Amino acid sequence: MTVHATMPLAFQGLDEAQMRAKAQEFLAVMRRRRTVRDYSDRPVPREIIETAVATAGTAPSGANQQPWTFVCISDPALKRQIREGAEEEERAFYAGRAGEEWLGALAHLGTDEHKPFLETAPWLIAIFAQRWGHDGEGRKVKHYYVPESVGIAAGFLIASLHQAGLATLTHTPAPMNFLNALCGRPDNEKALILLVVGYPAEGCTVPAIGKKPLDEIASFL
Ligand code: IYR
Repeated sequence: MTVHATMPLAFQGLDEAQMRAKAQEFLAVMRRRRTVRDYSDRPVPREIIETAVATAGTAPSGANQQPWTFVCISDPALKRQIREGAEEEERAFYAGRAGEEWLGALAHLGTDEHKPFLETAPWLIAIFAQRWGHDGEGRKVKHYYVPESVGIAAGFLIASLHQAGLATLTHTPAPMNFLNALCGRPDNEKALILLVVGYPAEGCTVPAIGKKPLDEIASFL
């Protein structure tokens, strides 16, 4: 039998009134989050990014394998290369590779192949999924529920940055293989999201869209 060590749970219980208040407060905070595509070049301290990534690292993951790598980029030359790589893919995407149906679904967002924010924003966080890992002897180790795990961690990251007063964009140039070379990541890692982080530009606007109400996204049985 395998031995698994345990330790006491540090659980912070709340009474019902506190619970209700905390849940409502968090909802109000999260309702203010918007995806931002127009950034100021105002710098963001590295420490804030480190804290947010550490928060992402608290996410649950398949077999606790934590199959993620967060590459945090502030170097202007590298940001420029990433912009060039992304815009090359996006030109093909918007010129037809996406197909009419996909372009139709996106039309209300007003996006196109120009991605100046990849240079303007102070930080880019390339989120990589480790499709498999390696043991001490360099043998392949299977990873479980990788997209689910990395998706949850990305959600924690976005929530952390938002409540710290920063804006983000979950950018997904497709395909993203160009990021492996630029970020020096090995073949077992696949970029899932290029998260843009910073302050909104002065006078920034966002699409006039909203979120579905509770009764459209949930059922209670
Ligand atoms: N990756 C492209 C296209 C795009 C796709 C979806 I789905 C979006 O919600 C938004 C954009 C781009 O970033 O422009």
